[in-house]
Amino acid sequence: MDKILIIGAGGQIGVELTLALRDIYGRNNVIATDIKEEHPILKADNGPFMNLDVMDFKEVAKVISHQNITQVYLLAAILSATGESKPIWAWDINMQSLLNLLEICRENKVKKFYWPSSIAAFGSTTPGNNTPQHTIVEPTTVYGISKYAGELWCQYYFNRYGLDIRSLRYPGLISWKSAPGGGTTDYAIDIYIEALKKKHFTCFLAEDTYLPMMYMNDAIRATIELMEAPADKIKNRMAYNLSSMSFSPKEVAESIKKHIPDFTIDYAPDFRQQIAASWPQSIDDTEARTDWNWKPEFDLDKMTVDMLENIKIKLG
Ligand code: NAD
Ligand code: AKB
Repeated sequence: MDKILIIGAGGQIGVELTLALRDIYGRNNVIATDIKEEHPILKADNGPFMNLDVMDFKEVAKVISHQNITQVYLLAAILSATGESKPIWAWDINMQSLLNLLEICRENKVKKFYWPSSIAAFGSTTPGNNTPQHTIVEPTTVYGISKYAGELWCQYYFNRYGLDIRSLRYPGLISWKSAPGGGTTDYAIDIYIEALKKKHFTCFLAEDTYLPMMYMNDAIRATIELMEAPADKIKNRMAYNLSSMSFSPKEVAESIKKHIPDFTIDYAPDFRQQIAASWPQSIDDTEARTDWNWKPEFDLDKMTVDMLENIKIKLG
């Protein structure tokens, strides 16, 4: 039986991924860990949880060896907007965490390792529409640089040591269960919460800023489908492009107005505008579709219905 370790399980993706993996592998076979205290949703789920700092090589190695871990999901990271406020710290955490886990997984013969990349790996010299899998990659944020360097390290460990590493270049992820951790795409979550709370939202990106986005339900399914695919189907050992929808703040506001007609939005772009402007507007994910049959289910309007319904219940 597989035993799974999730590092950074208390974050936006980690909470939902932990629950989804526990449904498949059994609650006690999926150990959630984070540097911060257990997320209330995970606490309520009553599965195994440990406080773990990904930078503590010895402690992480001990947990992986003592718990007979066969699969690792490394989700701990500093995201794009937070990373720009302390670039060297962000680089240190994003790169050292990955290098620690690559080495520990290799030494402990871990069967599968997942580490996510991002559309942030691309930069302003990348073709922005339908960005191909293989193209010019010159990221300008410290987060993006760490993602691209990380992709290369993953490929290196696969080629050199045969470590079964899998990765996705997630677009901006939208969800309601667990709060996002300081990204440039976070406006597309806050807009739904503020629409329900105040019927008004001030957006930190300009109205026509198109970015690739994805609903969390699709992202979790993509992650698990990638990890469950037979190894010989995984032709890309850097990170797969992954796509479902692209929209601007103006378009998401219009989608919300179909349900809350008196919702209003204004725009006050800040430093995150420059980050967003350096990223693609849409992504070509043909390789993911061909190699392991990836297919998204949510478009903007379907996601809006689900977000509004669930946030309304959450707000009470
Ligand atoms: P998040 O910020 O919500 O969660 C990260 C978690 O890591 C947090 O719970 C945090 O407490 C934990 N953490 C931070 N430092 C740690 C440390 N030293 N030791 C252990 N845990 C630590 O991030 P997320 O949105 O869940 O992203 C997870 C991964 O997915 C990251 O690699 C991120 O770059 C990538 N990603 C996310 C998105 C997105 O839109 N959410 C898009 C592209 C890629
Ligand atoms: C961010 O905005 O930093 C993340 C990402 C796209 O990687 N959501």
